[in-house]
Amino acid sequence: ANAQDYAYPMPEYTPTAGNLESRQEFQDMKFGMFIHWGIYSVLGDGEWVMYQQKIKNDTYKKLTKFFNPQDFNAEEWVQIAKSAGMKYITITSRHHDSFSMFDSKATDYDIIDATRFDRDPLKELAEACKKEGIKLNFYYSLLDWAREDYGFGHKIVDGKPVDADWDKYIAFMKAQLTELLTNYGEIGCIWFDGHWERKKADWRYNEIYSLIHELSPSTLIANNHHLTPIPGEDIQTFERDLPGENKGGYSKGVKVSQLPLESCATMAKSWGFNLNDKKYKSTKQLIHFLVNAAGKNGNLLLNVGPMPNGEIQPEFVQTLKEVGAWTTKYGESVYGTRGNVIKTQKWGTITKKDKVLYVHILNPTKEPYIFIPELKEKITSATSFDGKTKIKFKQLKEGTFLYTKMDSNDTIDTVLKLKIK
Ligand code: FHN
Repeated sequence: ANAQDYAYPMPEYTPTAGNLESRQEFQDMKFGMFIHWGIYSVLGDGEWVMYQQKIKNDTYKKLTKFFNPQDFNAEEWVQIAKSAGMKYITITSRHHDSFSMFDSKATDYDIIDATRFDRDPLKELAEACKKEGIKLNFYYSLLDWAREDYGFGHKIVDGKPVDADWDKYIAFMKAQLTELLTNYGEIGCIWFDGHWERKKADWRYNEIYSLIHELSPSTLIANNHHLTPIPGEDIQTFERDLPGENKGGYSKGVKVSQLPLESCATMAKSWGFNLNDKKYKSTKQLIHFLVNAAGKNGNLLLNVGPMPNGEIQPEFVQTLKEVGAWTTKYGESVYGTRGNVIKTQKWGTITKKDKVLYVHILNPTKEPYIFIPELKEKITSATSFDGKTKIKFKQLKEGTFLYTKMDSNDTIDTVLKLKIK
């Protein structure tokens, strides 16, 4: 896309060498932890509780008095992520409810000024991440349900909400982004969300993205606007979805771009902590999501919504441990790989790294073989994942037959290795 496709000025953007390097690193990491945490967790009804229960701002603000997460331990969170095989963490610095989960000078409605907690969780997380070699990213909401300058629900005329102060709101966001990019060490990505609420507004991305690129050229920009990427962005996001599938209902008509891709998903239904949300996805479903994302050349950003006491709920911790057992064993077939070797098949998918194709049989076939279509690469050998068992194959022009016994003990993913020329 170019500037004239947009109603408002867009940044001229040529990614720096450092930025391009960050993109590769991002793609290599493949698996991250999404964290939705805010004062809403006190009510245990998800992060949209303010909107869904029509709670007035003055009432909602009282939640700050009940938010005192004494059991929060950044090191523990990082360990949970790390042992699941996650390489980065993306946490909500401020969600739609307007509450800032970090020490911000741009507002009093933040964790330091408005709660008795008196600790900056993002600072503690930044330190723990740095220590453990985990990249830290910040989610940042463009949409704001509470601030007067945003004017939630107001009509948009000439790119601005009427009876609100759009200039002030943009300046506020810029001040906060500056804080987030200067007070927490190196940040991997700023992950915007909420654009979709105000499609006709002039979000002044030319200013916002340029500010980020100036302050921290290697920091990547993602914007979960459910559109084809706009200039200045480095990552294309897919909510509750794999690239190109539109199963989550958000990505209708959205083209998959050449940018690094990232799918985000929940472990149950809700993003923020939800007491009654027991629709837990199984370990197998989550691993399949990760592998299928990798097969489509994307990352998986898997969400947890910590409880108001600061802990991640035990059901999630258990599942993540099981996911970790898999990534410890088979991580080689995911990290650092690239996808789009073949279209996803009924039986599964393929990932690629250097001279190896990893065949992931997620759904074993009835036949004693699988058929791989359209392979460009010439196969020189086929083996089991550990390399100990040779596998017969026949590579024809129209595709390859791989005669394999699909391991019935490994009901999650039978991973095979094809060496290529
Ligand atoms: O409304 C938000 C929602 O609360 C959550 O943050 C997700 C994460 O992708 N994004 C929004 C919906 O698009």
